[in-house]
Amino acid sequence: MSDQYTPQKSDKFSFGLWTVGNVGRDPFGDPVRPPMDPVHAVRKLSELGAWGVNFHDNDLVPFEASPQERDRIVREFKQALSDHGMVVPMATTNLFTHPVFRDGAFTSSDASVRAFALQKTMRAIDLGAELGATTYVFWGGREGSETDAYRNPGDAVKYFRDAINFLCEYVRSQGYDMRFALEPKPNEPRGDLYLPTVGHMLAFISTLEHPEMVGLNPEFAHETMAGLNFVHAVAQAIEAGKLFHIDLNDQVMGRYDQDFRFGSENPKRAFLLVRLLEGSGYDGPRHFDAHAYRTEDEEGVWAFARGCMRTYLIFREKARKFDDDPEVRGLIAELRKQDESYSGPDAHSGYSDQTAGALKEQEFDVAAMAARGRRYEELDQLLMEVLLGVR
Ligand SMILES: [Mn+2]
Repeated sequence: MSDQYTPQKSDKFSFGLWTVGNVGRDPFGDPVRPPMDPVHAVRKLSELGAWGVNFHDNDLVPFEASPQERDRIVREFKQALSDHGMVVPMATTNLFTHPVFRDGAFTSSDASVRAFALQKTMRAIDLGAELGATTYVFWGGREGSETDAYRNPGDAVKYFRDAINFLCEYVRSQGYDMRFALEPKPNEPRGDLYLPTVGHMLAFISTLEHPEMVGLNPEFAHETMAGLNFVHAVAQAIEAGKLFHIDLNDQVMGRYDQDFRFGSENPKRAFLLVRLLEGSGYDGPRHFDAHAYRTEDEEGVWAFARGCMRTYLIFREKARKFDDDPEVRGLIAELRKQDESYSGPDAHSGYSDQTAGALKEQEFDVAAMAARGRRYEELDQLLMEVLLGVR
């Protein structure tokens, strides 16, 4: 099927090797799908219209691989990228699967584990740079705790800062064209993870030695797990100039980490997210960090991947439709006219003693202001009708 919702390379859709390669293991059940050859994943994703593919170091090169094996795997992967016109926009490190990271990597209380995590990450950064990645993601899957009886969580933040500062200097010293994107998550696999939300990460970044090199990789499911509004999180990251990358998927609040197909659970919020992203000037990857249901075989994996991209493009078109709808435009214009009718002293023009004095004397018709409705019921119904396909 080829139509206006068929993805093009210019749409900048990317998938992690770990997403389409997810074997469907969960805490209660064994894998239901065989491991996927990265070269096969690259070919299939390219055929479906994806533009990029991302990986954790060990998605591509097994933890135990010898230097010779590493070089052979990387050579074959590079060839596949070139054969199928795919890029590697982002890379990351697996600092969570191996038992050595049972109590964290960068935030482990064990100094030897922290140093090993840095060594592993520097090697993975080299691998990412070799394959052209310009964004390096940090998701600290084990950076957290089940009990705070031993480690002070404040010390964990200090250890994490030391690691990010060190790695920023490493990237600078190597002359890599690479920025870091931090990915918050509230819990899973640890009972609680440190720096659990976009807001925590933004505050943390401002304490770094090179804050300009470090931004966010917010994930739909992660903010939703925390009961937060992902659109608000992304908007704040954009406003701060910190949206370096994004992980798209879906999730029901209060459940386990589901990583569902984009738009499959919260279509209205996904629509508002796409509208925000497309209107923001964000030109980075539209990356899907999700996987097929455990019910699926390989055919189901490709249906999942196609569905993520297709839903994004449907929302993009619906967002244009909503913004161009004459009734929507009329309603928004009326609201805006009312909102902008005040011309007295305010905060936007900046502080002066004169403005403050004038504002203290300003007369307001508070009763009339308080009586005005906002007409959001009408506007939101129009949004729903566009979304449901009856407009
Ligand atoms: Mn993610």
